[in-house]
Amino acid sequence: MATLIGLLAEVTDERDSALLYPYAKSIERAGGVPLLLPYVEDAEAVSAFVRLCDGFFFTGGADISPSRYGEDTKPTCGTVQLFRDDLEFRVLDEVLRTSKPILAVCRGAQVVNAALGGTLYQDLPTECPSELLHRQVEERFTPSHEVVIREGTPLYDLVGAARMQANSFHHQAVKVLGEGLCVMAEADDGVIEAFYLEGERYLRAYQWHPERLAHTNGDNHRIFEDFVSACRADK
Ligand SMILES: [Mn+2]
Repeated sequence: MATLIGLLAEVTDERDSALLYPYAKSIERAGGVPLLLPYVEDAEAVSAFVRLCDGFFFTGGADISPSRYGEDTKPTCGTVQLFRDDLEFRVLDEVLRTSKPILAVCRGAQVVNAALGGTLYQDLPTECPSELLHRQVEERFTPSHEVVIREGTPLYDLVGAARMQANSFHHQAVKVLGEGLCVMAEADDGVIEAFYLEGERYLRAYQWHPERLAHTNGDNHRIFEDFVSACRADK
């Protein structure tokens, strides 16, 4: 039986849905079948999608509205898409009522953190100045900074080392972690780059884009193998 991985589409301001190839390919390469949820408004469509899929992958995109974590919007916050926020918080809320695994990257990690009561830096360069460039100038399939992995975390068990390569395409990051979430990795400047939910349910979130490194970097590929096998085991 195929292991069906539901991906949340990237959505334009015109509400057109799309998915960058590396998201689907990273799941495919790990043995899962990627299925896309386009932008929809019908609650029954969301419920049907959550029932159908074995795991869920929250993708990158625009900043989420700071109202989701109880802050006013600063001028440095990027453009937000309230309609995409509405859909993804609804999907996440439904998935969290099941035991189905969750993988989240970049914006997805921020959605998960805010949904569990955490907060975000609206703009790292102004709120958290650092030598390290979190908006890399290197092209998108090139790693740009390493992350330091905490011992005793699922990521440490997976990688078996204290450091791994990451890329970086974000100007926001976790400020305070949500309920039950624990740090798995940080950048050398202390920015939280990966976290997980304590306990039985599988929830892993990465601030970088492992799907853009999985074809050349074994540690990043293992993130997807681990996720897909958790989805298969949960069926
Ligand atoms: Mn980074």
